[in-house]
Amino acid sequence: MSRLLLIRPERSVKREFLASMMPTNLAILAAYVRNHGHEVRIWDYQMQPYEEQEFLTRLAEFQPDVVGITCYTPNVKLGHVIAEAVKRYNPDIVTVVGGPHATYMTKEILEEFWAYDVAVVGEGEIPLVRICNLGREALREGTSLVGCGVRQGDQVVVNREREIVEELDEIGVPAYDLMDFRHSKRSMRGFSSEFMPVAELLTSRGCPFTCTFCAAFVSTGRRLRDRSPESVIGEVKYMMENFGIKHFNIIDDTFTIRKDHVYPIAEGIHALGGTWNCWAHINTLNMELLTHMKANGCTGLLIGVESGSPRILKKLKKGLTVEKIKNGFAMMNEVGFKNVEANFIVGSDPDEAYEDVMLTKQLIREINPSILAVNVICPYPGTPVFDEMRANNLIASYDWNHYVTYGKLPLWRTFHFSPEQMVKLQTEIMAEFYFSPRFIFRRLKAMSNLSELMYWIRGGFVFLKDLALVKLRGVKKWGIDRGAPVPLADTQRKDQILQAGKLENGQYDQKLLLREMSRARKVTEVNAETVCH
Ligand code: B12
Ligand code: SF4
Repeated sequence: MSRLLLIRPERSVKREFLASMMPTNLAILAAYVRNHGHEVRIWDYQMQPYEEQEFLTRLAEFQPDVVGITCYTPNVKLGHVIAEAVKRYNPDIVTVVGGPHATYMTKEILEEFWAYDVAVVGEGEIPLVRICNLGREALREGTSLVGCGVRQGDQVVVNREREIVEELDEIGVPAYDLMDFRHSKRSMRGFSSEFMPVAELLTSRGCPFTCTFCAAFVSTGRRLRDRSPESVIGEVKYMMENFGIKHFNIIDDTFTIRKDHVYPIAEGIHALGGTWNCWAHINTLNMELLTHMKANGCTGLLIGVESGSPRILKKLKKGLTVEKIKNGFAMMNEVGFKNVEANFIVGSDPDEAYEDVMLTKQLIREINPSILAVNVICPYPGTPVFDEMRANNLIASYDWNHYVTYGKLPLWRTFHFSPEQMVKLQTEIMAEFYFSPRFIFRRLKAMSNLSELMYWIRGGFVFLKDLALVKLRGVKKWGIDRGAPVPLADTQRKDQILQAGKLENGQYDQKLLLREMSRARKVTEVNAETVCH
């Protein structure tokens, strides 16, 4: 038996109104590994701050054999800070990194970050059990780890063969009992655990859609795999009885694809007295489904709209048209959900021009969502957008801390927009929406208690602060560092920068690089300049 410690590192951006959810993936991994006879703990540094001294004290008490760290692209560096502390404490402990970044950049992550011993490709249940079965022996030279990248001497060796749990019901209820709910101040837009005890619920894996900017397929693939409704409802009951959960945030990539999956789950949650919300693709919705959802406790949907421009929608390969979007929102508004969140992306396609963004603004006014999220494009490794931006020399740095869609200045540009322009457009679109009397009136009308009101007021103040900084002091002084230009472990980008003369004696000329990044390129930029500077 091994002792496994699972960790979620801090986020690189913290904002009151950003969703903050449970580390469902770690709870799932923990349940599976524990069922295979190992002792597991979960430490979540998104719900409590990471302090090295405190961490080392806890580490000395638990004495793990394996430490597994879950990372998205923007927190691989923060995860590595923890892995370094583990290695300094005891180099024999096996450090394992998993998640979409480790899956796609398996070789690079091990080359870039010395303190990660193993990087897992894709779903981690089976590889992690294998590593725990070996314990500290997993580090022995020549040990073969299927579905993992490992170091052998000076080399990184990657085995990309994936072994997955086909029958998701086998995993059982995620090990939420290992998490400290006292620290949980979870929220999603429109909800906070303070006024509604909320938990995440994952009922399937995989997304068959092929949106060019999305990295969802990287870890869990495009093939849909469902849990049975019985297994899902068993979990719902367990969460309600043991943790007093009342609302479930269904985090499947798109829950509404098959109604024979949705109906029994919706009815089951409703019968137990719970409510829920989910993420959905417009093309999977119809009036019958929406009416059933509403009648069975669904309070809201989160929809990825991305753009209001027909030209850009086509390029995104999401299967959406402006017509379908308008119809979808008309249906949802008619059924009358409390929260219908529309998500958009500024720069979703590198060729998006100012006119396209204006069409997005117009569409937002027309569809009238109850919550709006506008992101800035972030080129996540593994996506077609990443490949296109890299090939066109639009990415200036691989300082992963900055690979977020809100709250930091991008280290990349698109053909038409500089980083500053994207952030400015993002902020302006959100400001127009959130400070409109229509939004304020609608929100106040839907308010169910004082805590909910406080949640919105607090979020509003944080956003107002961001807005003021952008408006008054300019994006460059947005209280954020720009991040240092960092080459990708592969040499392609490094060579391009070298050729462009931006690297001298191994040092980057940061000013030159950033000036290059911010340079306007195309004619449509003239319009954007008027708005953005
Ligand atoms: C729910 C969700 C969220 C939730 C948080 C979920 C959570 N528990 O923390 C919210 C809404 C808060 C969120 C926020 C963000 N998210 Co998000 N999110 C998702 C979503 C839809 C589902 C994640 C999930 O639970 N999947 C199901 C589980 C089973 O799969 P998994 O997480 O990949 O885990 C498996 C494997 O990766 C692996 N694994 C994972 N960790 C580890 C660790 C070890 C040790 C091992 C061995 C294996 C392993 O094994 C797991 C089980 O099989 C995914 C899309 C997707 N389908 O993955 C995007 C996704 C993961 N998010 C993404 C991003 C970028 C973000 C943000 C950074 C966006 C931003 N604001 O800038 C933020 C910040 C997140 C943060 N916490 O710091 C990207 C990640 C891309 C990337 N390369 O990093 C995704 C893929 C979507 C996308 N845009 O393409 N997210
Ligand atoms: S954006 Fe949504 S629908 Fe498109 S591929 Fe990603 S998860 Fe699937």
